[in-house]
Amino acid sequence: MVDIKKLLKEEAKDVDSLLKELFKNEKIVPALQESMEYSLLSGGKRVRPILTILTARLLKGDKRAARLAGAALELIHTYSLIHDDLPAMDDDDLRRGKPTNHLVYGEGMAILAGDGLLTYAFKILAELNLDAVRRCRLVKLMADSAGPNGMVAGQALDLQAEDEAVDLNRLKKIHRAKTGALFKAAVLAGVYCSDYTDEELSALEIYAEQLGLTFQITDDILDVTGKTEILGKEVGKDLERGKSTYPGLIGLEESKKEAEKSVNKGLKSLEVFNDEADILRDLLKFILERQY
Ligand code: GRG
Repeated sequence: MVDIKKLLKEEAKDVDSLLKELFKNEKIVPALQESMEYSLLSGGKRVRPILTILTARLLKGDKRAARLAGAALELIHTYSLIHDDLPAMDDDDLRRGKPTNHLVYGEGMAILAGDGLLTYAFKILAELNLDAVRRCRLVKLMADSAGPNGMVAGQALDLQAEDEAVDLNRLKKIHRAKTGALFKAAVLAGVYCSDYTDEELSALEIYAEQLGLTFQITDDILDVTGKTEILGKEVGKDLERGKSTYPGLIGLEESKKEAEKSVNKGLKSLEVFNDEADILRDLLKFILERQY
């Protein structure tokens, strides 16, 4: 039985060391680099890159490519957090336990830091030591998942839904795009750094969808029950902003049951794998039980 918390800590440390090296040989305007690294290196669970690495490990794929593709995803994720915290979006003061990027560097530089991280992610993917077809597949995957067919669409739907009555189906659609798309990309990036069968691909797609859903439901729950000092961001913001959430729509108990249902569906999808997939199983259970 793996100690999933210990494993996540070790893997996160490895991701951090890669992220610290990324811009070493670049000549980025110092103030811009400082702003980019302020958010990128300020902690974070690194769940998305870890998912890419663990998926590639399961399929015995290219480890170095998976580490770098995971890093690219973390850059995209960090950009989304910086922009999401801006006054024009959620207007948040605290992220990863520190003042948000725009409070430290100003709105203009925070927007540019996000832009810089997003575009640099695609450079990393273009330079991967994989054949051209795999690299293009990864670039398209990230563009689809992060852009107007994925995360940005989710954010747009979320903006439109503010202060509107939203039913569970509409909420699921928002979550699938806003949060789920990047989780799916994390798993698929690991698949694309490996050789795989159609059966493995479909199983991992379902796993990733259920993991994304579990993650977002627990995120909604933690906004009600979590602690700011553990989460590193303010709690109670969803309610304050009139955002639709799982607990808001179906209550805390039902939300927990929905999250458990997703975990069970995700675990079922992994039945095509032997015990080598136990780490992915444990990760899904960890996400259900997480406090941060
Ligand atoms: C272009 C202005 C502009 C904004 C776009 C696309 C976007 C901003 C925001 C994406 C939406 C978003 C932030 C979704 C929330 C996803 C989520 C649950 C984030 C928290 O992820 P964790 O818990 O964070 O993995 P850490 O800090 O651990 O990495």
